[in-house]
Amino acid sequence: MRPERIVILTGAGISAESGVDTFRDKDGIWSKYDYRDVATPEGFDADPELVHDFYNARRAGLAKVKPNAAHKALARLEEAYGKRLVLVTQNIDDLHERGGSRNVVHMHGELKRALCSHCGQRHDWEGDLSTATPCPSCHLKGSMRPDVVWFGEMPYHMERIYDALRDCDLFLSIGTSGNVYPAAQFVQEAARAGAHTVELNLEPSQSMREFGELIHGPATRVVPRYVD
Ligand code: BJW
Repeated sequence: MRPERIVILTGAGISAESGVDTFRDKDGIWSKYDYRDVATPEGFDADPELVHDFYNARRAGLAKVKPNAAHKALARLEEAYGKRLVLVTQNIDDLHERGGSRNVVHMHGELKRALCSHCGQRHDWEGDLSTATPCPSCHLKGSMRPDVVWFGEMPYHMERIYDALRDCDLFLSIGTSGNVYPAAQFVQEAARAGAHTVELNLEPSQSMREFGELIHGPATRVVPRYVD
């Protein structure tokens, strides 16, 4: 039966074949960095320049990568479903948007946004950030941070996401290891609402037992095949 309302959760695996590093795979980001140093508020307080360098390099890296067949397939699905499809991504890259998706819910923030921790204003951001960068709104120096969600912080758009999960009849989880909460619990919320739940991932994830259907393989192969 054709679903009426779809929620899709994506993770780093959907961008892997575009050349963006995942976190927990062998050679992933957490094999090179301790997450406590670069992805917690405490790490940022201790060494802001290290954290800026980490995100500056990843922001600059976006210029070298392109959306792949999986991002494009999801954009086609959105075209067919319009507002009845909610695409939630844990990724802070912009590959869904560049692949043609219009309404992307970035629950862990965006590399190309900066947040002033003094005045709370958010800004589109293309270049580097440093402790010398002044906030374009309040002009204070040393208050700018990447607008991303670190461990211990509240992910963005949670009310909107849970509303969509409670109202969907199909939930797809694509390219995520199911290690990080609350995203790892979305499958249970969707299942409680009666949705069919599908994992599309390179390999069985941590939360594979929660899903009604499992499709394993590289995203550029399994996602277009599932969607089209
Ligand atoms: C392919 C592929 C290919 C490879 N094709 N697939 C219990 C309940 C609730 C919370 C907690 C809890 N226990 C602990 C917590 C706290 C914590 C947490 O989850 N810790 C865990 C480690 C245990 N969570 C938090 O602190 C979050 N906030 C929070 O919980 O607030 C309170 C709250 C509670 C309840 C409701 C609401 C709020 C915040 C988490 C912030 C995560 N931030 C990061 C870094 C920032 C952004 C950045 O720098 O990019 O976000 S961590 C990192 O992990 C990043 C990612 O978005 C996130 C998820 O990673 P992802 O996408 O799954 O990547 P990988 O590498 O893990 O997996 C890739 C997968 O792809 C693998 O399976 C591969 O096989 C696959 N793959 N190639 C298809 N070609």
